[in-house]
Amino acid sequence: MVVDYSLYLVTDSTKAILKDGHLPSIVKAAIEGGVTIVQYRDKTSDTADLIKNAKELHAITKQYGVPLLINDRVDVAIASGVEGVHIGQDDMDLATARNLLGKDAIIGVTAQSEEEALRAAGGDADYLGLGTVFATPTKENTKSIVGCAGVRSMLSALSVNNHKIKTVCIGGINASNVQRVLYQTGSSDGPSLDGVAVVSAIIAASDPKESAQELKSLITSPAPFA
Ligand code: TZP
Ligand code: MG
Repeated sequence: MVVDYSLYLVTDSTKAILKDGHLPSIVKAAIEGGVTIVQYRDKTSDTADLIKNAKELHAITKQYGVPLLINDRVDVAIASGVEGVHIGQDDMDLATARNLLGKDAIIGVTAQSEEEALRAAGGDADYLGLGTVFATPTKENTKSIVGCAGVRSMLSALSVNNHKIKTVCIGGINASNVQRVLYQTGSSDGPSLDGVAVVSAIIAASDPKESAQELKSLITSPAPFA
C-alpha cells in the first residue's frame, strides 16, 4: 500500500485540546481539508472505549481511503481492524508488533535521536515520527526537544546509512511555522521529510477543515525563502 504521509493528524481527546468538539466530526472535516493519515491517540479511555472509538473513527477514515493507526496499543489496533499502530520507545517492541499485526500493517515508531531512528529503520518500521521538534503543551512529558537541527541530523543519519524509511516530524507545528520546519529540516539536495504531524493545529482549531486546507497548501507549495 502506498501511504501519503504529507499531512498526518494525531488526535487528542483531552478537554484542553478537544474542548467540546466531537472527535469523529473533526476527523471527517480534517480529511476533507486534506489530512492524508490519522492516528487515534487517547491516553485516558479504557480499553473497551478505545476499541469502540477506534471503530467509529475507522468507519469515517475508510470512506476516504485514509489509513487509521492507533497510538501505543497493538491490541486495540487488532480488535478494531484498523490499518496500523504508532509505537514509542516504551511501548511494545517493533518485532513483536509486526508479528502480531502482519506484514501489511502500517507501523510507525517515535525516534528522538539518531540512535533510535537507526534502530527502528533497521527493523521493519514503515515510518518514523521524529521529534519533539518544538516544546508543546499538547505533550508535556517529552524527553527531548530536538528542534529542526535534531530532525535534520536524524534524516542525515538515515540517509548516510541508506535507509529509505518514510519520515514525519511532530511537536509544535502549525501554519505559521510549517514551511520553515520543512525548509530547515531538509536541504535542496539532502534528505527531507515525507510529511508533518500535528495535533492542536487541527484538533483545537475553530475550523478544522480550513486549518487542514491551509496546512496542506503550505506543505505542498515551495517555501518562499528557499
Ligand atoms: N509527540 C511528540 S510531540 C506530540 C506528540 C504526540 C504532541 C504534538 O502536539 P502539537 O499540538 O501538534 O504540538
Ligand atoms: Mg507511546
